Amino acid sequence: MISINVGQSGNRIGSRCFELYCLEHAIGKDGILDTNIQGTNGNSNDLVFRNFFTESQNIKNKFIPRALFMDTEPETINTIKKYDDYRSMYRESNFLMCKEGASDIFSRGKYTVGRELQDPMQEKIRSMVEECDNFGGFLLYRSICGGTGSGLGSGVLQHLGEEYTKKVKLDFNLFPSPNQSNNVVSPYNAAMALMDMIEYADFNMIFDNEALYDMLKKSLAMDKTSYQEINSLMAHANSHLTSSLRFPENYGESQIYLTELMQTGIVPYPKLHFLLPSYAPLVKKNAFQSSIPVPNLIKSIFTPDSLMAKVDNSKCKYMSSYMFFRGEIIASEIIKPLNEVKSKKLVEFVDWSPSGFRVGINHSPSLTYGDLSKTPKSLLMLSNNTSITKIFKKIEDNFSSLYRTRAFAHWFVGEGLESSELQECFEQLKQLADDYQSIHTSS
Ligand SMILES: Nc1nc2c(ncn2[C@@H]2O[C@H](COP(=O)(O)OP(=O)(O)O)[C@@H](O)[C@H]2O)c(=O)[nH]1
Ligand SMILES: [Mg+2]
Repeated sequence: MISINVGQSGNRIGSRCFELYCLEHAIGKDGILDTNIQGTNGNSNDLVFRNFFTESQNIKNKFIPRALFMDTEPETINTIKKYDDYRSMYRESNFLMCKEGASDIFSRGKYTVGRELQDPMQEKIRSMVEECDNFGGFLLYRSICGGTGSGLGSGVLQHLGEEYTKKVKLDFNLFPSPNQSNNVVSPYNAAMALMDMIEYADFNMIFDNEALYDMLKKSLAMDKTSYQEINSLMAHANSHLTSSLRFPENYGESQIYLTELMQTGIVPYPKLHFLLPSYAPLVKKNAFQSSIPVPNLIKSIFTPDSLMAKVDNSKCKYMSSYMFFRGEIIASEIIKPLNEVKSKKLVEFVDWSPSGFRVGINHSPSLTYGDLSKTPKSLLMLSNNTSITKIFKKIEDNFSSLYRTRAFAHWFVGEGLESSELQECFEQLKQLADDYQSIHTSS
């Protein structure tokens, strides 16, 4: 798997994900594997984590992330290169940047400024893919509020969609927060980015800072939260998602492999591939905790406090739901509480997908990372449900209030976008919201 981090948030989140991988696989800050550490496949022969790391040709037991870092301005990447604890683990040629910045404008990120990075990006991805033995796909990390994650990220996604059609493309996205201030043109950026997501991504995982901030504030009783803590929480979710591809098979029971998701029906209609993540439990580092029983864990994942995007999912319909458990859990413990969830109508599935839960269990528990403590059992749930309609409607409304007077449209059109594209984008966004809505009303 190749990770591609784009823009300020993308690069910061992506680097946190690799830090956590390192902790989980006993890889040091310099990328050297500690072969004395038992467990978490530190000394396993097959070293499954090589799905995410390539082995150095020159230094014994040194592993290099299969990760590309891209930005239209140098600041974030230079900070990672200079100050990140794990900076010496990365390969210098995996950092691609230019100087001008995208100034929060999608079309600068995709066209005028981002164009400079297109050839080096394509060449770099080609060589990274060649370096893989059995290449599975891509994970893209970015925010779609600013100009780089949305615009340059769209350029990357389009390339992956056109060039690597059969490979998985999973897009991790920070969406605009519904009730907190975003940059003024974020509705345009998000809507334009959505067009390429519909076309080229296999799955999108939707997060927003407001929901993540509230989760941390409430569960950990924190007054203030920084991006660093929010990014660590996202890294925990990402770690659950990818664990089946990093731990040997005997670490799991009925694993869910990302690369198989495409065939297993999480997405009944190709365009409706937007997934809402929920995560539990959140326990503060060093706080006392008793092990949470599996039924309670399952109950808590369906509460609004576990949702990583701010949306009301109380009256929605589910098309599918994927549960990534970690820790000492056996499959038989899960069946009864999940049946109860359905019989008590805690969730409602569409008529044509009455038993849409799929369960994966990985026996390696989550570790202490950021402000979050390790927990003996934890769970990430990815749901494809109709509550997402509200997220698209909100972007549509905000887009509409700008576009009615063509506010700021010239910023976008002046940077390589055809003026008809904004209108087309608006129509498609409405269509996407309508498509999800009709799933709700017709089943
Ligand atoms: N979670 C998180 N959000 C961030 C981080 N840095 C910036 N943001 C938010 O992400 C949005 C887009 O900003 P940024 O990533 O800087 O844009 P880009 O560089 O143009 O892609 C803004 O709303 C910021 O508040 C970060 O490290 N983590
Ligand atoms: Mg930026």
